[in-house]
Amino acid sequence: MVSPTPLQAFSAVPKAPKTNKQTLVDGEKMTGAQALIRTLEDLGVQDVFGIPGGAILPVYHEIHDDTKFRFVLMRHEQGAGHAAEGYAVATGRVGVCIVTSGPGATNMVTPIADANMDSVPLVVISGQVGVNAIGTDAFQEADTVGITYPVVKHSYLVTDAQDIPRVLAEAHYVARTGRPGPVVVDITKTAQVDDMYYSWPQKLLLPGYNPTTKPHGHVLREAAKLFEQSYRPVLYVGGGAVRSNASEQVKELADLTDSPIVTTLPACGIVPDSDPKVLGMLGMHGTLAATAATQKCDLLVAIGARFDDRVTGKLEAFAPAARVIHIDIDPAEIGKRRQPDVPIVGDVAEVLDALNAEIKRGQAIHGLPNHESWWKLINSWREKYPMKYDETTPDGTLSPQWVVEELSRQAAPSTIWVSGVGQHQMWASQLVDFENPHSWISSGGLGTMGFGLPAAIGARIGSTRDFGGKKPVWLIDGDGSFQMTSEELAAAFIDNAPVKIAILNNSVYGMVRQWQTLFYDKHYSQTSIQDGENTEDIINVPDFVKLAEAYGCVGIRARTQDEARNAIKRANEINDRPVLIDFRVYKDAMVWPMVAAGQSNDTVTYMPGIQPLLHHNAANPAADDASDDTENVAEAADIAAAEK
Ligand SMILES: Cc1ncc(C[n+]2csc(CCOP(=O)(O)OP(=O)(O)O)c2C)c(N)n1
Ligand SMILES: [Mg+2]
Repeated sequence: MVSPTPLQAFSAVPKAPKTNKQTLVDGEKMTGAQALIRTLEDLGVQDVFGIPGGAILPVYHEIHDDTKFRFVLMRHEQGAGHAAEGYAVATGRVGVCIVTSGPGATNMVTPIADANMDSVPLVVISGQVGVNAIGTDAFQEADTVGITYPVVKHSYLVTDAQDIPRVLAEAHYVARTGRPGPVVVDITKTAQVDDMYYSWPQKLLLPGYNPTTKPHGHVLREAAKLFEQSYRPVLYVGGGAVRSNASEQVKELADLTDSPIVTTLPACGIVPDSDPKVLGMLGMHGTLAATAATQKCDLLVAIGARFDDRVTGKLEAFAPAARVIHIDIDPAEIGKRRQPDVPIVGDVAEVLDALNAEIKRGQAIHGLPNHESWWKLINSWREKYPMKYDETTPDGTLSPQWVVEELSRQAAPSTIWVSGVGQHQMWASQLVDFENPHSWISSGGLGTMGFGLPAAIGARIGSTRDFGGKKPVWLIDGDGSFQMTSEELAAAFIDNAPVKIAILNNSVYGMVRQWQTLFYDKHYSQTSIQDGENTEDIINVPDFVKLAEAYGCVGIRARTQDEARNAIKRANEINDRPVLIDFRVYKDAMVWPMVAAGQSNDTVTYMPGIQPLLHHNAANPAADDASDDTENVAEAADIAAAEK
């Protein structure tokens, strides 16, 4: 027999005691494949995404009409993975996929890496060639555990049918507990066809895996003390707070301590945007007020956030005067990018429950520091530098930002929003009115184009499962991103996931083009995709309306504001099939504010030529007219007042 590769051997499960002695008394005799299905049922899994193939066929053979979970057949494994992610984020459940060996598994690498970056709980079950064929370059053999090893939370190679229920139970537990993440379970065909004895529940063998959820008392007291001593606090809230369902606790902390909330991309909506404490997203494309408040704060409370470079800009210049409290369930995040003054390891919701109680005790004695001048400064930023864009465009096409705002205006408050990656994603995060947690699903850490449509399908399946379909799903996608997984329109139609799709069709890879405009001399190398040209001889490759119709969906094109309003209204009324609107938008619209990659957040450009946090417009002296200077000097005085 050929030995497993070193990585496979390394990541194989610990050997369970041999099971020869087991009798029917110990469990019900069945094949590994039957055990796999039974285990998923016993775990309460209700929806599974995937595509079959040779090395996983014994498992698919056991999926029947009376199987207790619903199987959603996607058209590409990447689609299955992102669908499972969208499902997981929308419902809080574990997303489960079943795919075949070799190309089936390698197609899953992107969603696995995506889920790892954004801490999304997934269990990815892949078929593997028979145990004796491992290492022989057998047909559709790939070292799945090895390939995915750097981007998983944990992985298993299962060679013994008897291990299947325990390993799947462990995988499900590991995926959803602690810092959630993807777990790969690669199962040899041998293990699928061999007999085993099934019993439930299973005893988990996870020595050393004990995520800390409860915080220590002394760090809570230190954190509470920092709040007592600070005059310019900011709560910097990330995806970890969403995963921990900590909306109420975050809001309570903000109210108790009179602190503004700034969020990362995944945390949009953790507290409703309508709450006056919410300043919006910070960082590269954050609101001016959120980025400015973070730069000028004296206490930065990172809550399930990881000081990502898109948030911090130049790390050494990030929130330079702040003392830092860092709350995270993953101890590896503490001090990874910024050394905190008070590190708190634990589940965000549990930590905040305890911290809020501690703060209340302290406030009963010491009261609350006066934040009046801090809020005055923040509000002046909000008033002077709101989100702004031109509603009309030089070529008469739609303004993409206006389309996003119109979508938001007409949407049901319960809507789940999903996006692709690019400018449209940033406009969605800036301009959609998020009023509910778990209502924004976007690829943050990996920035995966093609995430949108399958994630929206997964979210819609989740909405049907947990909310009776009452949460509609709107996907705001780019014309480039959409084309990376557009085949999933078939799954959306056939598997009854009536998503609503808004393509902001600017005919270009807009975000890359924006960088070419700003940093690469307007040399537009390979960013024109010509799928929405507004010339006499329209190119339209592909024609998104016809593409939607080819898949049984409704397709609508909108070029004017009236057409757009009507198209959105119609889409909101259609619930029996997917609807796609091809909005023709301006290709040179830009996302503002912006911090150039690697620069200090102090250089944030609100609009071209306006850099409110620099006392002088050093980056663009030409734009530094007298009125700007006066503004900047006045601003500096405000900041100095708040800093006192
Ligand atoms: C899989 C993948 N390939 C390439 C990129 C690099 N990239 C980032 S944004 C972008 C353009 C996105 O274009 P589109 O979806 O049309 O969105 P827009 O920016 O035009 O709104 C590209 C190519 C990426 N993020 N993901
Ligand atoms: Mg585009």
